[in-house]
Amino acid sequence: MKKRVLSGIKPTGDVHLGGYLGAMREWPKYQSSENEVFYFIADLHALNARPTASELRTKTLDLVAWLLALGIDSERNPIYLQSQIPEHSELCWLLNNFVTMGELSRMTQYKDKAQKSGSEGQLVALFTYPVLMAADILLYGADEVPVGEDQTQHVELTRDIAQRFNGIYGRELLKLPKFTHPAHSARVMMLDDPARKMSKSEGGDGCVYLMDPQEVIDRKFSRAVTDSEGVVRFNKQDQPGVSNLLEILAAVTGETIEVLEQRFAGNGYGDFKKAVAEAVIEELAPIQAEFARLRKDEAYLLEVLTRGKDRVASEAREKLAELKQVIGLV
Ligand code: AQP
Repeated sequence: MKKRVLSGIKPTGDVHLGGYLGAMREWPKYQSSENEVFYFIADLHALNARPTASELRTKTLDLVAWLLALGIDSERNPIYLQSQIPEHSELCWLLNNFVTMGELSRMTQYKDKAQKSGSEGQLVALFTYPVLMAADILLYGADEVPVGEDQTQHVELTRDIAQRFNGIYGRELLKLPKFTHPAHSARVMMLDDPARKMSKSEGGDGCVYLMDPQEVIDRKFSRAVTDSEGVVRFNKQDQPGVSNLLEILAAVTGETIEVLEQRFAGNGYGDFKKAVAEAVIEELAPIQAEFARLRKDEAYLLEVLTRGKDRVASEAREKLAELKQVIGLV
């Protein structure tokens, strides 16, 4: 039996190096005859950032183009929109009955975002985001969910919800997914503040966007915060900035941290930062060119989404119907 792999991304802001190295870069690697891979754009999740209608549309189509530019074969592996499959929202409502306020209050991403946004920004949708995410995953019986480290807690909650549901109804109706992270770069930090996760909502010079021109990438890395030790060494506690750069370089080149430490031993941080910038520029150049080519053809991007929707819709419908029947909804 094929393994079902599923992952999604929110169309808020522009795609950055953190989301790329922590998750998206891994996604095309799952495409094989042994796997069935589902990629979705979490446009309903994006609503809690209150985008304008034109922003949301633009960022959604941008993401379709990025996913294709990364090498996802949409003929074989569906790319679809969360909002076009109403069963995501309906299952979310059902699952709301299997999760407590206490559990959702403990989600660190909610706590961080709620703290930053003040009472006006503490939307119910932000609070229940992990339940919709659980629905996104459980609806399709995903075996594996490749995500960045920040999403681990949400996948763990998904497992708890599924386990509770299965326990109540006495059989394995919902599959417990496992999460996977890349070896390096599961949590890429801001270049200007290595204590904070690189995020679209943080933005600024500490965030490297996939569409940044080469000179901008070069400048952002040249200004990356390091320390006064003057040694290229992996030590997250004492040298978080240098360690973040080492992880980025290791992820991009595929070399080990030890090899990189040796290579830059005795060099100043200037050469090291330059090398990281060059590696990132080289990695992104072909993807940027492919993105620019694909993004011009909106009709094609919409066609990809329709194909994705057609591929997954009946499965979602059948799964939800099964669950509703088990629950006793007539
Ligand atoms: N800094 C990061 N390091 C490693 N992985 C990351 N991911 C995001 N940031 C990093 C992973 O990228 C995937 C898609 O994330 P998302 O855009 O759907 O949501 P997010 O995690 O909330 O990303 P942001 O940039 O922090 O968005 P905002 O600021 O809008 O909330 C996920 O697998 C995520 O783990």
